[in-house]
Amino acid sequence: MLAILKLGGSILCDKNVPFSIKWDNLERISMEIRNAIDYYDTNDDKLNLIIIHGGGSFGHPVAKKYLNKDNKNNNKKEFYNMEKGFWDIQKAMRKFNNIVINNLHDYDIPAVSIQPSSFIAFDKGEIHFDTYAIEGMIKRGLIPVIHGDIVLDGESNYKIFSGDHALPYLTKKLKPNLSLHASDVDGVLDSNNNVIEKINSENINNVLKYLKPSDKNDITGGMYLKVMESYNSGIKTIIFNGNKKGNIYSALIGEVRGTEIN
Ligand code: IP8
Repeated sequence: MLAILKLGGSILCDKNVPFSIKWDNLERISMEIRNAIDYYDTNDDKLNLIIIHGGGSFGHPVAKKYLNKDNKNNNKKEFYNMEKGFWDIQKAMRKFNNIVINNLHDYDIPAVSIQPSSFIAFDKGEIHFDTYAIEGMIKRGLIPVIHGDIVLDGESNYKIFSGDHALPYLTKKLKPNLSLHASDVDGVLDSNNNVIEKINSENINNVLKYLKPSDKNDITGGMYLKVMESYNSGIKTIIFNGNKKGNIYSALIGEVRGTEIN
């Protein structure tokens, strides 16, 4: 059984307070992951897992400092002062990733760090991401923990590699049994704040019309990017509320309620 679980930055951090951790959530999530691993073990199965986490209040505020504000002109680089910015963003994410991984270790979860800025790049809109080592780790019972990060783009640019790029990319490539998106809402909401249970070719265009591309503290795409990328992967992904007690566990055993995209 292979599951890929993305933990949105907003369930692990207070997005309004730079470098903040929601410790209660992090502890609970680690415990629920532990319980899910034990559930499969006692049912003579094995939970192979990849965890992805977003930038939260670590990556986003730091990346924002190096973002060109008047980025309307495509000839202009998206980021500036990146001799410093690259390591500064990488360092913020390393710090965050360390905290997440240390907490998983406290629950005896064999988490290992995967740092995208060291080996992933974009070129002409395409992601270059070799998963050979990650697949080998999974075979050995390790749990790779990948995160949003700054990466190289083309000849001389930079780009944010979001957890919302990582989840559909890995889902498409590794074809997990479960592709899970833990966010801070119950799913994708319609204009009356009701959860849309299914998004597919019949309603995708309608749904995208009223999704906002981003919120003010989030330099990547918010719910819009999540839905777009998951839909384009062509493989079923579930967006659910990771803030609710028990939901991470339920999601990992295939029983969570939320929005199903395929
Ligand atoms: O929160 C963003 O990752 P995301 C990563 O998954 C950085 O979009 C460095 C801002």
